[in-house]
Amino acid sequence: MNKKTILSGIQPSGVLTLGNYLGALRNWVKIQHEYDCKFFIADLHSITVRQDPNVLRENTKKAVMQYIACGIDPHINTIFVQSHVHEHAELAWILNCSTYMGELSRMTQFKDKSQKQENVGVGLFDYPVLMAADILLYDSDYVPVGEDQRQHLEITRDLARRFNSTYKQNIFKIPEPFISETGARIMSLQDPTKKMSKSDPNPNGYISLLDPRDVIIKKFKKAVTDSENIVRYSDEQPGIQNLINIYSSITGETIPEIEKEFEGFGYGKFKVAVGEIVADTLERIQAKYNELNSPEYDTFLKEIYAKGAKEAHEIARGKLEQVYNAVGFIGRD
Ligand code: AQP
Repeated sequence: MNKKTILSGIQPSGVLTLGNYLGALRNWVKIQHEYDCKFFIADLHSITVRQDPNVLRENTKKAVMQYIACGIDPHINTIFVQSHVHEHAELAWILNCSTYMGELSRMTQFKDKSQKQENVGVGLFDYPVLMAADILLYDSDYVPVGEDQRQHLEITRDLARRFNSTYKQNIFKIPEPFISETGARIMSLQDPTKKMSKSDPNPNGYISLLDPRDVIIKKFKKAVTDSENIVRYSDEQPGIQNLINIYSSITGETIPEIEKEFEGFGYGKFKVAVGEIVADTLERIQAKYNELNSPEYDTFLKEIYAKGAKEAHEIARGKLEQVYNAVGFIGRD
């Protein structure tokens, strides 16, 4: 039986975070046997915000190792680096030509991220079109999306329909959102009204997957909370709410169970308990990561992403040929 295709990626704009793990990677691990999964490192996307080239190189390699360390099996999934498959950029160009300025101007991610920069690059504005190209190249059936990416999937669907209708051919499959049962949105430890982000200039705001235990505990101890000192899940206490979400997401315990367990404990003890459970989880990932992060695995890792690029390229090339043909480009031979 043909498996449905799922495509997803993470930008190497920093070392991956607890947010990336609980919101994406952990769910990918759960679905990897059931679907034909393509997991990529979104390096083209990451340069929509300025990156130091050496750091980007390092973070891209680290991301491959982190995918595997988190449990993504490179033998059953396609793992590749986005820039290794040039069709992503090429299809983005074609789609650009039928995307309206108005629809991109409405994207909330663009509005948020552009506010943080002095000079806003066209790439940041165009981010959703590149994302549409990523998805449409592989006839993806499903795309795991958090709330923040919903708008981008919607525009992908619009662009696919528009292209199919303009050229009167069913070239692109219309992708659906993939809703996972556990899609926790992890918030910054320093500002619980904002998403935990790896590019946060304040490292206390995020837990990196590679943070050592003592750093993790310290960051949780410093987590911004209110002065209620009662472990209770309420919208008025976003800091504690975030910590409860993290604890629940890892242990599988329900919110009432957690509230009961930590009744009378106060925030200090609860913060350490969350830190410990996170450190325990990341310890296993870090052990695997450290094993991979040694010269003897160098060739193995290169083979993984070379194989991934080859597999992805085979599919992407076929789709781009159909697109070029539809728009009226002539072939070289
Ligand atoms: N805080 C989070 N909580 C839950 N899920 C998260 N994801 C990211 N942060 C959280 C999920 O990870 C996948 C890819 O993320 P990404 O790194 O490519 O882009 P992003 O969402 O913009 O993440 P960052 O860390 O905030 O990146 P920067 O700092 O570069 O902007 C997605 O599935 C996302 O939902």
